[in-house]
Order: sequence, then structure tokens, then C-alpha cells
Amino acid sequence: MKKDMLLIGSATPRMMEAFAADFEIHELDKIDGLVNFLTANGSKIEAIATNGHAGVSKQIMDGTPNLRVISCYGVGYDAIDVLAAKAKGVIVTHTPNVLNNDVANTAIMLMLAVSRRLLRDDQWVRSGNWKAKGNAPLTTSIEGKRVGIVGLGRIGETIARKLEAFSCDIVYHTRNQKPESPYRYYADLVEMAKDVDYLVVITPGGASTNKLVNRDVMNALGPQGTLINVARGTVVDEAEMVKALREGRLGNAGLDVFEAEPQVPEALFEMENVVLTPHVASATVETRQAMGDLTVENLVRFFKEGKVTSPVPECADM
Ligand code: A2R
Repeated sequence: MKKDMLLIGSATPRMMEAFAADFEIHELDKIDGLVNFLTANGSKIEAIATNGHAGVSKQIMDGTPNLRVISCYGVGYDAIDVLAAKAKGVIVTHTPNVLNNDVANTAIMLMLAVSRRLLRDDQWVRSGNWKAKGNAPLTTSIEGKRVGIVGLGRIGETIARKLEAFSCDIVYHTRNQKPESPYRYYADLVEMAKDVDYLVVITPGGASTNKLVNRDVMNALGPQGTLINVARGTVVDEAEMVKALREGRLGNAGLDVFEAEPQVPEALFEMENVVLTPHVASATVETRQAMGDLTVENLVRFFKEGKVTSPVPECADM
């Protein structure tokens, strides 16, 4: 018999087809009146599929007493209260590794786009400036520069490895030093920010990293420094970042994530030294397919084999 599954957020046609083979799907977006739905059906729901942005609200967690598994589409799961889920015996899964390359590529794309003023130069051609004014002003190279990676996990390591092709000098900051890492470790983030040209942020979101990149860190990075954020908007103090950019205390920024997406501070729209993308680091056809397949696999395996492929670390012992 098919299990009842609540789908929070959207899923691709390929995921829907795969889910439909094993589950009775209830789509939150199509439900008229969540309270009534949970009263009538909450106790039937054994599985939830969601994403890192939508997560699972307390109302849904409390209204699904027989929930057994939550499968998150995305590596970041800060929108899910994992400890509350675990306390209920609910295992939470996510989709690590399959997105390492595209997120790393996005970080490097932002470094290049900011430093080489890609958008300005594209506009230089389209606007006729090239014919009217001649060559575009010179830009800055990323070649051989020092890059500080904040969060040297699966994605941070991938960024570091790829930046070796640009002869970058890689250093990193995490809470725990990685003895096997070839890169120089900084226990103090401000000290690292003082020493680097680029600060690339790729930690998880959540309470432990909230506003980790604060005014002091941005002042240390300085007027020639570039901040790249492909982690979560919450990891950077956004209001302080806007001020620092406006006052020239921080040189440049390449941002894929924001504190209150899809709201983006409009002050950033005017800045030529900033490149903005709408949280698309993993958003390629190839990577999103792999993430979707893993999201489905975790749920299907749980009910067929009693185990999952990629639990979040907190649930690895369940
Ligand atoms: O601190 P450690 O030793 O646990 O190292 C982790 C680091 N990290 C932090 N670094 C500094 N301060 C913190 N409060 C802090 N919390 C965690 O971030 C580790 O080196 C890294 C996370 O690596 P992974 O767990 O392998 O995550 P992955 O797959 O690289 O993805 C990172 C994030 C996702 O959570 C999404 O928010 C985003 O990338 O797409």
C-alpha cells in the first residue's frame, strides 16, 4: 500500500513521477486550509519531502504524529528543526556531494565576474561605449591571489581544489582545524580576513553561523577585499555589508544568497562592484536532477530497506 507523503514546495516532473510510484502525494501548495488538512489527514502522513528554503514548520511537525522521515532537497537544512524531528524519532535526510561542483563553480564564477567586471564590460559592448569611448577600464585578476575559505567542508574543499588551477594561495577558517588539510588554518576569522584578497563563505546556515561575517570581519577584509557568499544570507550581517560597501570599507561582493530571499537590499542594485545572483549556485539541470534523484531515493529506501542514503549528520546514528 502506498504511504502518504506531504510535499512542501515544488518538485520536478521527474521527481513527481518517481514519488507517485510509492507514495500518495499531498501537495502543500494545493491544500486549501492547512489546519483542516492536518486534522483530517495529519496522522496518515509518514513522509515529508521539502527543500532547504521551505523546511518544515512547527505546525506541520506537530500536526503529523506518525511522521517517520523528512527528505530535504538541498544540502542545507537550517529551515528544519532537526533536533525536534529526532526527538520524535523522525530521521532527516539531505542531498550532499552531488552539488559540490556546481556550487564551487558558482563561487569562482562570482569571483571572476566581480573582479573582471563582467557585467560592466558586457554593458560596455551593448551600450555602444566601446565604439564611443574606446577600451573599457582595466580590471583585477584573481590569478595568484590569496583566498580565505570560511567553511572547508565538502563544497569548501571543492572550491579550494578548483582555485589551485588559478594559482591561488588558499587559507581557511572552520571551528575545528583539519590536520590533513594542506591549507593554512586560521582559528580567528578576523585575522584571516586581514590577510586575504577574497573571503569565500560556504558554511551551513543556522544559529552557529548567524552574522559570523560581521562588521569587524568586513573591515578586516578592507577596501581592496572581495566578499563572496554562496552559503546562506544569514551568515553575513547584510545591513553592515551594505554600509561597508557604500562607505568603501569593503571593496566588492559577489552574492548568491540573502537574508530574506527573495528580498534583496535595493542599495546593492546601484553598485558596479557587486554581482548578484538569485540563489542559483546548484541550479543547473544536471545537478538539480541528481539532487531530485537523491531526495526520492532517501524516501523510497527508508520504506523499502529501513535505511537512507544520506542522513543529516545529527541523524546518522538513527
Ligand atoms: O566548523 P567545522 O569544523 O564543523 O567545519 C565546518 C564549517 N562550519 C563552520 N565554520 C566556522 N564557524 C562555524 N560556526 C561553522 N559551522 C560549520 O563549515 C565545515 O568545514 C563546513 C561545512 O561543511 P559540510 O558540512 O561538508 O557542508 P557542505 O556540503 O560543504 O555545505 C555547506 C553549506 C550548506 O550547509 C548550505 O548552506 C550551503 O553550503 O549550500
